Amino acid sequence: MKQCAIALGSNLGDSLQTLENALTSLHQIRGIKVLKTSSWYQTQPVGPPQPDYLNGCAILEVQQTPEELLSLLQEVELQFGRVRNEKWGARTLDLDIILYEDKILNTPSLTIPHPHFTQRAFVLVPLAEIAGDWIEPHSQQTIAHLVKNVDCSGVQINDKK
Ligand code: A4P
Ligand code: MG
Repeated sequence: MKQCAIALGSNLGDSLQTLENALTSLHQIRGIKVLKTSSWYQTQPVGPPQPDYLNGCAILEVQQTPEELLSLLQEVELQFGRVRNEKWGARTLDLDIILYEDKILNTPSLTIPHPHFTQRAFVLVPLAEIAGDWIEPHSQQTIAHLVKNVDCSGVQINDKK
């Protein structure tokens, strides 16, 4: 079994329900165990103007290779209605592989660690909550250390139920 960290995001539809249901769906897949989940955070959009996101992270234990995991995550995205590419990139569900063990991978379909995540508070804040000791393989820094270097002012713990 391998450990990996995924990021979940949504800024279209009932985001909280979508994210919770996506975790349940992942847990039901053979070979995937959801070990830890972060809180959900309301986050200001990075990039072009679009609605605020709800973001979070989870630690999974998986039997799948990174490529197999990516295609399963894409199936779950589709299951939750990620059918249209809305203007400005708003999406019902985005599932990204952030870390997979201490692997570095660069193929046309898959970059691990996920590009730019070390500059993104909307990933680092939830990830630090559940995996502060995980070492990012390029920088050899822990997530707890990396989160201190980014502006976290646009990332607020979600108070909606
Ligand atoms: N891909 C390559 N590496 C990976 C990986 N590690 N995990 C490829 C997942 N996918 C990976 O993804 C496009 C392609 O990336 C996939 O086909 C896969 O082969 P996508 O999900 O279809 O498109 P995307 O998510 O729009 O692209 P991308 O580049 O992942 O977008 P970003 O850069 O992640 O930005 N602001 C806030 N506050 N919160 C957010 O969650 N998200 C984005 C999306 C922008 N701003 C945001 C947020
Ligand atoms: Mg994505």
